[in-house]
Amino acid sequence: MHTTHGRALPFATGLKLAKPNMKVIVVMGDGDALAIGGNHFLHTCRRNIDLTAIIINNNIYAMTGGQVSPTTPTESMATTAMYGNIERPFDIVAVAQAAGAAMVSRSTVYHAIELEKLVVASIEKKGFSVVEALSHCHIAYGRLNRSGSSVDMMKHHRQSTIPVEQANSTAAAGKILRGVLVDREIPEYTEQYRALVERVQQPERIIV
Ligand SMILES: Cc1ncc(C[n+]2csc(CCOP(=O)(O)OP(=O)(O)O)c2C)c(N)n1
Ligand SMILES: [Mg+2]
Repeated sequence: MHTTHGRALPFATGLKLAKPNMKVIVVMGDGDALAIGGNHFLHTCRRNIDLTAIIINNNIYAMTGGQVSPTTPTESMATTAMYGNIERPFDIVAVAQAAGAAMVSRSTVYHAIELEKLVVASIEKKGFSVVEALSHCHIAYGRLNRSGSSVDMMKHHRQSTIPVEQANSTAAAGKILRGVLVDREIPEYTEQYRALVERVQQPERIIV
C-alpha cells in the first residue's frame, strides 16, 4: 500500500491491529521516518508493535531535490544548507533503541546479502524491528558533496563500516557498526491489545 509521506507507520499500525496475523513491512526514507514521521517513529518503537520498518537512509531528501534531512551529517552540503549543515544528525539505531524497539539492525546497500539476512531476521522477530539500510544519493547529495560516482559511494559504504562482531577490534575505530545491534524480548502491542479485549469481555466485567 502506498500511503502519505510521513504517515506510513500509523497506517501500518492500523493494518496490523486489524489483521494481526499479517506480516507488515514498512519501507521509508530517512526524511519520511525521522522528519515528517519522526513522532510516529518514536511511538511505534515505544509501543513495540509487530511491524518491520526498513529505513533507506541516503542522508538527504532525495526525491524533492536534495534538501537537508535529520540524518544529513554536520558540515555536509544540501540544497537547503549551501554553506554546510550546522545541525547534528540523528543516529537512527540509537533513537530506535532508546525509544524501545525490540530489534534494531543496520547494514548498507553495498552489503546486499547481509542486508537481506537482517531483513529476514527482522520479519521473523516478534515486536517492532527497525533495519537501517545505509544507502546513497549520488545525484543530489553526492554531487553537492563531491562524493564521486555511485560506485565511489558504494566503496565508501564498504570502507566506513564494520561488522558488530569486530566492534572491539582496533580496526573498528571511527567506523559504523553493521549487524543486529539490539535484540530483546519485550511485550508486543497487538498481543497485549488482544489480551485486554478478552479480559474486558468476560461476563463478570460487563456492568449493566
Ligand atoms: C505530506 C507530504 N509532504 C511533503 C511531501 C514532499 N516530499 C516528497 S518526498 C520528500 C522527502 C523524501 O525524503 P526521504 O524520505 O529521505 O526519501 P528519499 O527521496 O531520500 O528516498 C518530501 C518532503 C509529500 N510528498 N507529502
Ligand atoms: Mg532520503
